Amino acid sequence: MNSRDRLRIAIQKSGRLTEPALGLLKRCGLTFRQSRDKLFCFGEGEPVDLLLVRDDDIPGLIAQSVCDLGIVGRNVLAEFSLARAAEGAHLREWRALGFGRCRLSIAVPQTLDYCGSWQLAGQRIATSYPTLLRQWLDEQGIAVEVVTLAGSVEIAPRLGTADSICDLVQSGATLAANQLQEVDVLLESEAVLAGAETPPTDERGDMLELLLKRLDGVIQLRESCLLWLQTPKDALDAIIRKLPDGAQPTLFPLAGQPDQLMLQALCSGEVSWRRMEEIKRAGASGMFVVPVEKMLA
Ligand code: PRT
Ligand code: ZN
Repeated sequence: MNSRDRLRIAIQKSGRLTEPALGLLKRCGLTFRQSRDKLFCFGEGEPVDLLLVRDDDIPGLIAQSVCDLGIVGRNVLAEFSLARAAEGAHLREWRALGFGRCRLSIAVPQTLDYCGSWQLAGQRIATSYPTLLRQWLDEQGIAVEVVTLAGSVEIAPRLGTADSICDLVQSGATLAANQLQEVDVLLESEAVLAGAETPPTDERGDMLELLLKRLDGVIQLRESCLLWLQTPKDALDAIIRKLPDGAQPTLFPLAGQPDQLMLQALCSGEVSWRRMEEIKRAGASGMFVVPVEKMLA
């Protein structure tokens, strides 16, 4: 057992996940003093440090207990977990973080009139995710030659080194630029907080618990807002019916106006102009929507 008393989180050193991961940790109240080589950042307030590495190294660092946690794409975590399952490297997705969204998909030439995965039989498919692809092909019962490439997968069909590809897709622009079409989705991905299957039993476990609570607050309020309005008592039912689904209203009396109430509702998601206009038509006045800064359930 590792005897560190500070929690260590691995994040991507430089890439798509770096800024959003740092931003998220900051909103959880974690601040870091950056070391000169920028590989290790010492946590200033809480006993939590950062290791800045290539995203592909993150699951391995957790499996070796060099780090306790990591912020990494589900695609990278899933490929690692599947490839290393036999060795007992069990990692856990503690939380989905809502950024870095993409999907791991099969893409075939646009010229192919695609009707189903059986058409891939006998093809060469290029990918950086050979284990996830193999699993999917086995589920489909198709025999295919998997060509493993470290990068630039999307140009393999044009170079003649593969017929189709299995790669990450976000907007689809890269596929279109390479005359490919997305035909099957193997995995919906986003950045996740990954860690060992069982949390550390020492102080780091307590810190993990605290971090998860703060993360839940941050994730929940990222999509939350507070709606305030004034309503005549006799319009209250109609107004409550117009509130967004799941809104939790609280009522306050208004001094000197016995037939009026003040309503406050925590809403998950945006409150649209259209919705506000409907609520106003139901009788509300003095309506405003404010963002939520911090939340602790
Ligand atoms: O240096 P290091 O190894 O750390 O970085 P990297 O180059 O391997 O990773 P990076 O920064 O490109 O991606 C990190 C993670 O971001 C991935 O593991 C995914 O979880 C997530 N992510 C989200 C993406 C994309 N969206 C994405 N669009 N990762 C890669 N892409 C690439 C994709 O491979 C393809 O080439 O972007 C292209 C497709 O994008 P669209 O918008 O044209 O469809
Ligand atoms: Zn990488």
